[in-house]
Amino acid sequence: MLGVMDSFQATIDADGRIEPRDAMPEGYRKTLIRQIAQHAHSEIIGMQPEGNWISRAPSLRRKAILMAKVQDEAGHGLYLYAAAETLGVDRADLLDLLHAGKQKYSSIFNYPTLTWADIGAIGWLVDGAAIVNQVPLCRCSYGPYARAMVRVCKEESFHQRQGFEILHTLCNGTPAQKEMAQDALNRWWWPSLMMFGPPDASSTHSEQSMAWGIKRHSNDELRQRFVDMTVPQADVLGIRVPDDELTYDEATGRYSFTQPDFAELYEVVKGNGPCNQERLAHRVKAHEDGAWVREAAAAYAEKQAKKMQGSAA
Ligand code: BYC
Repeated sequence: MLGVMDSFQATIDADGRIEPRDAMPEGYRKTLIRQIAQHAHSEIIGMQPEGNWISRAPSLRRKAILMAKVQDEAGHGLYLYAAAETLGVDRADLLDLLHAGKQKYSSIFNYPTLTWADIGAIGWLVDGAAIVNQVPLCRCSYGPYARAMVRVCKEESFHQRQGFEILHTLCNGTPAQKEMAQDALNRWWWPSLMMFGPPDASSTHSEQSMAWGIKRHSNDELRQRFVDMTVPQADVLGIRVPDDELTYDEATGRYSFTQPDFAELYEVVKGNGPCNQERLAHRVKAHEDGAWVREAAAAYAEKQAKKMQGSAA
């Protein structure tokens, strides 16, 4: 007779989906909670660098688009916290862990948005990197995470296009505007490459996560895919990727490129990036300021539940 864990392994081997009520090894559940929580936290912390420009967007159209994008990121956070909760955790506890610095969020959001071109660069590069990372997650072995990713990826594609369009406008504007776009690319290129995580040889979780069908590709494979996709787009914009070693290999159809400074990634992940303290302090304040909303929602839910009980009796 098959044991419960045999049925888990059989589903993984057949490339099937694990659903919340299925038996799963504790390590699988923990890995998913870690990754999904980190992903959810990244979405809501990621609202801050862009939110910084809502009041200064250069036109009503740009402002409306940026507000919609920042709201989308909040929505992504909600889908992801809901996916994490299917694994038996509570989002309130996950937020407490984030606020206590015990769970991570993506390194990329610890860099400042200094100019309007940075909003273009985030859409083009950061959302572009997110798409490369997240499209394979639509085939993740855990059903609720995979399904959340399908919707997130559709929205990210739109975000990436809007970022590219901001930079396209700047690159076809005055020389000073084009210079601003180049400066944004110079500053966001290396942190974008770091988003994919440490090199494969130093990645602690990749091997097991790939065996479980959580990750479908290694960090280095996705980083390479991102470079191959993005360099021709920089050519269209007429700006230069800040890498003197960048070369195209006709035989493989791939670029060879300089790796980012992973010592910087580790420092940022440890909390020593340019904006870590500011981002976390802002998040904690937003959480505290929102306490009355959570209390009101809980009181309303309780009232509704009592009403339902009353009508059922
Ligand atoms: N930043 O063994 P590894 C967005 C950590 S939101 C921080 O390779 P794994 C957007 C890693 O957690 C985009 N930490 O790990 C939102 C691990 O530490 P722990 C967010 C990082 O999990 C708003 C250690 O380093 N996307 O797009 O196999 C506006 C060793 O790494 C980072 C996701 O979260 C990093 N960059 O692979 C605009 C995608 N890299 O936990 C845009 C889902 C690594 O052992 N996540 N670490 O203490 C993933 O795909 C994977 O978790 C990663 C890392 C590829 C990021």
